[in-house]
Amino acid sequence: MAETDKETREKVLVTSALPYANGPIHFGHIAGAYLGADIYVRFKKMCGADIIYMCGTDDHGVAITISAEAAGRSPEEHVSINHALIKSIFNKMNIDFTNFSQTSNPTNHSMSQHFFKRLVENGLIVQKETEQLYSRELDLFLADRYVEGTCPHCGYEKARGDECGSCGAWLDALELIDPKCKVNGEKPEVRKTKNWFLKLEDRAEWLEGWLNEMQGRAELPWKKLVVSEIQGYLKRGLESRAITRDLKWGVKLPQPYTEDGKVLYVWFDAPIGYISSTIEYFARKSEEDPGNYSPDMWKDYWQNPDCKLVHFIGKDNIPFHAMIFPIMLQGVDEGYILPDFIAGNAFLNLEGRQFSKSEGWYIEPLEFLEKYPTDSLRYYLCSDMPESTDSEFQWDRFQQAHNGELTNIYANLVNRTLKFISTKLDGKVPSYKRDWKEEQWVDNSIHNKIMTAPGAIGELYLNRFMFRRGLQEMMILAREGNQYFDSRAPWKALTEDRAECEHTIRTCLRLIKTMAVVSCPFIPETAQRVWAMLGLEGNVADCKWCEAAVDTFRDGARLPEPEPLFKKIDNKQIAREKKKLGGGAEQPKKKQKKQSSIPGIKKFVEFDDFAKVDLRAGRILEAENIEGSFKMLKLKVDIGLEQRQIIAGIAKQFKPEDLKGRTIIVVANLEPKKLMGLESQGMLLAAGGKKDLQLLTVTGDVAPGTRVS
Ligand code: B3M
Ligand code: ZN
Repeated sequence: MAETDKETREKVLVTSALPYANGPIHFGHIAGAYLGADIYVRFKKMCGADIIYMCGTDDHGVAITISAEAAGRSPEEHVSINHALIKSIFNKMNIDFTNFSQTSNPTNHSMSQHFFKRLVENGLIVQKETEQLYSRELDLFLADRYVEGTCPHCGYEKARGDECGSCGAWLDALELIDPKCKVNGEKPEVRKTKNWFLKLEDRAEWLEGWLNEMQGRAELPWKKLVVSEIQGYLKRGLESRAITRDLKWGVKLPQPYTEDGKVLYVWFDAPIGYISSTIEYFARKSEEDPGNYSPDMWKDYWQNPDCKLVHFIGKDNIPFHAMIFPIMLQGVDEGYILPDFIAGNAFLNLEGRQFSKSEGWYIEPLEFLEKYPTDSLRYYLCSDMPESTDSEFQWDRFQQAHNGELTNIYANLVNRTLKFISTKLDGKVPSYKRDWKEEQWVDNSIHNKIMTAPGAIGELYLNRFMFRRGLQEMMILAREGNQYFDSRAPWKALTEDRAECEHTIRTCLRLIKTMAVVSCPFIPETAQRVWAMLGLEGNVADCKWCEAAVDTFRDGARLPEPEPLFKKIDNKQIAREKKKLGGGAEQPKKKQKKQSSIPGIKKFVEFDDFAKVDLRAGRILEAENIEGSFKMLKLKVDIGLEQRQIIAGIAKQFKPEDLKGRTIIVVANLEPKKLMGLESQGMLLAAGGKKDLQLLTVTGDVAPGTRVS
């Protein structure tokens, strides 16, 4: 791209909320904060914008240290495992970040420390002594949400330290009657501690003015969901917020503020992660390609008043993006731009309830994407995106979107047109009627629709963050195409009026090409497959949006053999999926009858206790009989990190030679025990009795040492 060109291109900086690195993300996150952003970025690129899309994992905070401990890992190890897991889900979803970083990276530590220092210098951060609940056992000042007790207003016994779940009162953990630590049930004590506070109240007036301006502007007023929440805060009056915590894991305070060993509150360094991710990206690019990049280029976005910053977030993150982070950006006074738009979304639930992994009310994204096309999920989630109110994932709706819309309408038009060409028109691009001129398109209803669709979808909807409407318009074009095909009956015209027949099919080709281009941001893989089946070269994503409707076919060019785009999903499959929710996996009929012989459920254990058990996939390297024992076998098992000797009571059910090479599940942190005079360094998991004992194993290829959770 020539330099001059670059200067006139619209500059846009897009971010999506940084997911916490303490577990996988689910469809709710994807529909809330990532899919819309990805669609937007793909669309803007096709319009020629100079746009970058920054994200990464949010690695700090108490919640992460607690879940790391429960998983028996250090926080570093925990976040790096989850970072990789989350990244793999995004990859599979084709969510295409320019850079996906981590807030625990050194760049983010130093940037956050810099922000802290500047804000102290500018009088926006001050130190204060306060009282806080402290757990002796955990050696930790407890975050409000880790404390539970009786609400002083309504007497509800399980009120949380920050808010009462029964009467909704905003609480300070110190007000709770009989407070208990939620982690270990301990009664916390009140201790004095010094923390640093961000003085939001000092910027209240500025915030109000800025917000009014953004809400009132004609071209793109902010969403009500976003504005009304901040107006609520302003009405109640802004207060200073503590931005330091007594923790070991996090960004340490910079010199000369290090004496108390505090770290920054996770929400302080997390949004700075957007900036650090950008810095990191340009640092890397300038090493790879110094001719075209320099390390300072991040400033062309973050500190360039002509660049537009857009945040995609879920509604629970609104105060941080529309109030706290802007106050920080403005407060450091280094020329940072403020968000031009905040695409705050409501929540996506699952079949009427919130996603909950622990209750099994959950769909594992990677497992889902093994079975169903990524684009079907993208299509469906976009069609039900919670743009202004909560929406939900429903299996039936997913099936309908895939079968009834993508397959029956979109793919059908592609298929019937290309099949017709292949079987009836010698596989060659047909011609328009000789007397037909493209300039006459205004009089020509279907061509009129083709020409106006890209503008309507792009300008009216995608540029205004109305992704559902954009998708609907794209499908309207597909429907028009099918209706046109039906009404023109080219199969009849084939013998009666060949020129008419060819004209119809050529018009369909033009429509399909346009549809491929405008569907590309939503369903990029499918759009590319259609593009290739149309015999068009390169990537559909490289086609300029404004050229979407241009007919680039050559009369008589040979087209590739078409292939069906999708397979339908049958009802039985959907029924099975629904049954699985809530842990209700289908039971084989036989077993249901014998229910009385199934032993009763043992007493509940706390999740944290369960999580202490370290289960790993292991590969059996060797297996042999033990002299003098009919029951026991000696196994050598590779658990990734090391090899273990396991003595297992499975000799009656398994021959040693049948075991070699099998992947099993091993309890890896069981205290070693002597059995038959040999040390057993772990235990394998099996189900069943003497006759029908089966080893627990995993389907598919899992490397030894992989954690089972
Ligand atoms: N990790 C909260 C969340 O996932 C938080 C977002 C940070 S964005 C800077 O809901
Ligand atoms: Zn209450």
